[in-house]
Amino acid sequence: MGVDQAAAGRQVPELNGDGLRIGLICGRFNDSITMRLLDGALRGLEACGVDAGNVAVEWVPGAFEVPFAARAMVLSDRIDAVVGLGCVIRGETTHYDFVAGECARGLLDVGLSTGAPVIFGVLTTENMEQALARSESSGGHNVGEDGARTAVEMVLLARRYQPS
Ligand code: INI
Repeated sequence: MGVDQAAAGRQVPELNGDGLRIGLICGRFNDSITMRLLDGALRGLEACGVDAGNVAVEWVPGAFEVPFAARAMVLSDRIDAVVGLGCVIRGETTHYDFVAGECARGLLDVGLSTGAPVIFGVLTTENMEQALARSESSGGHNVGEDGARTAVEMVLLARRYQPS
């Protein structure tokens, strides 16, 4: 295989999410931002052709609880992938590191231990300005929208490698 052929997949693929069941988990903490991430995620799923009836949304207190909800949704066997949506803004204390770090670790653990795509759509920023810039409305940068597309892409990838 030549490098051009091997590199073809680096282009963001056309994503067909028809029939996929996606869970969105939103943290209530900083909900002025997580609402914007949710809006972006719904837009992203719609753009991939995911049926609105196949999208489940759950709210949890904060980013720390997102991995627990992700595990519950994935283990239900009624969801193909989940996107965790949260916003952790660095403050004066070390709480930020615990919440952001454990959320990331927890989501990775759930994905690797269950085999279902679990996507990190959690903003970890220095300040509110950065959070706003990463949760823009249609046409702008929105990490929720990125997360939705990533969820669809990873489910399709996983299906290509399902043992026969
Ligand atoms: N949760 C967040 O989602 N973002 C934050 O910035 C945050 N801070 O800063 O504390 C936060 N804390 C709450 C945490 O996620 C849990 O809900 C809480 O600790 C209960 O387990």
